Amino acid sequence: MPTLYHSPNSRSSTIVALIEEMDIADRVDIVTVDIRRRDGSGAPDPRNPHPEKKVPYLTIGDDHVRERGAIVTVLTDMFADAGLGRPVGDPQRGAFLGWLFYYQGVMEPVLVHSWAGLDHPALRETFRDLDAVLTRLAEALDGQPYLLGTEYSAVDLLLSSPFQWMPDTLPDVPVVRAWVERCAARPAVRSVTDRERALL
Ligand SMILES: N[C@@H](CCC(=O)N[C@@H](CS)C(=O)NCC(=O)O)C(=O)O
Repeated sequence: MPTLYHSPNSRSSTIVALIEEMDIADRVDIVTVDIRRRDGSGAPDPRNPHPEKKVPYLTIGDDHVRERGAIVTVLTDMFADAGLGRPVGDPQRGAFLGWLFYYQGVMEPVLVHSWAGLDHPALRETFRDLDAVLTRLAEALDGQPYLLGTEYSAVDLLLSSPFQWMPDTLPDVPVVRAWVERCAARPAVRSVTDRERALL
């Protein structure tokens, strides 16, 4: 059985919401671990096999998976019947992977640069900027409720997650706002968010 290493109110909460959304909570072990937090609380947990003691981390026997995009791919492939992914052979497999890699390789770095107030020609050349990210999202959502069309998928869960955890960063782009609100209203996302916020 796969094991997810998780710490409440962190990036691994997205994967817990995915597991609930896919209704596979009885097929994945969730181990809660401590992490070092930005406010100085917490500490690396020796029980966490992640090489940097980060979360999320997924183990399946000897196979170890880091990075949310990769974990989303592995879980949605493994439990394809749950319908949140686009398995090999699906006509949207490429678009599905493209959004997950865009999130990891571009969108999250851009959000972090923006929150940190960092700007540099090399960063702009490589990643573009927050406006470009929001334009990409708005273009994709023009005329459809979710990034891959009419159906909610794991890419909506992952790409909307940073705006849900930091609502004051929610951009003033109506189509993107409406999508973030739609994704936040998913029962699995709401239940994980409410449960974990209660622990704060
Ligand atoms: N790019 C990774 C980021 C993982 C990450 O930075 N997780 C944070 C929690 S939000 C963490 O574990 N921090 C603990 C530390 O830095 O020691 C992913 O998306 O999976």
